[in-house]
Amino acid sequence: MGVLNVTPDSFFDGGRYLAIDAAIQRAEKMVEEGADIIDIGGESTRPGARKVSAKEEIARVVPVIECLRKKFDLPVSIDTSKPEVMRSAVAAGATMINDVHALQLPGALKAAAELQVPVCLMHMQGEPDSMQLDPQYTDVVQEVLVFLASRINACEAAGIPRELLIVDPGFGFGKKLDHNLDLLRSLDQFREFGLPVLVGCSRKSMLGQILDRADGKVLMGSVVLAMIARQRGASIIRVHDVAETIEALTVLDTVEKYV
Ligand code: 7PM
Repeated sequence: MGVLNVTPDSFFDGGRYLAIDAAIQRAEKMVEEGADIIDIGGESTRPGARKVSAKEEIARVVPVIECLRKKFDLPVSIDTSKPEVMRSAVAAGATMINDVHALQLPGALKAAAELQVPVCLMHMQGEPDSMQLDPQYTDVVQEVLVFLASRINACEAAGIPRELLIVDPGFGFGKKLDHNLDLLRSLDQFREFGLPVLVGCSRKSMLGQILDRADGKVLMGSVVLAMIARQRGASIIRVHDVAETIEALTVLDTVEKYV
């Protein structure tokens, strides 16, 4: 899964048209590099990022989704927590919902139940603005598993078939380095739901912490985390660096006969 941000406030200083154009070019490159899914997000979850209205989020992502669906026969995931954005994105051709709030915002469960597309349920402790200040767990693996189990139940009760669900421990979302490492070491346990596991570690601050560097140059580290996640059962790996990750995954999958 290739990450595609359409967020002028964090990545572009030009206007919306420039952002949309640049996003489409980046998406084309990721498709050429072999991405199987493009994950489009119109609201930055970056701490301190400006909150975006549903209207603005829709204005950013819908043109990109429409354009990509015209050009490529490829699943497009909409990275949003807002029900209005889910509806508009799926109407424009998005085939999957990626929600870092695991459908907990008002109306999100109902929207996803109506849309009947696959949904990724991610765990987060707290909210993006403050989640990294002082995350606390007694047993991070157990607590994340219990949360995901309860969201799976909520989805099924709302009429979303279990077969449409994907689970994600939410690396870096209200987690210190040790929490992230515990989750990665225990990733096998997340397969016990019998659902696909999605992992996103690409360029996350846990790499800067492990490597003790602040320059953000963590490509090799990101690829290694992707390999570890794959070996521990992740089905979908969310990354920024598609070509490099696929090169490594192809070697791993061939040796391990995953493919
Ligand atoms: C600031 C904080 C900027 C976090 C960007 C991020 C995931 C996701 C993101 C993930 C799923 C990033 C994240 N991460 N969706 N969206 N799983 N399902 O580093 O791990 O890309 S945004």
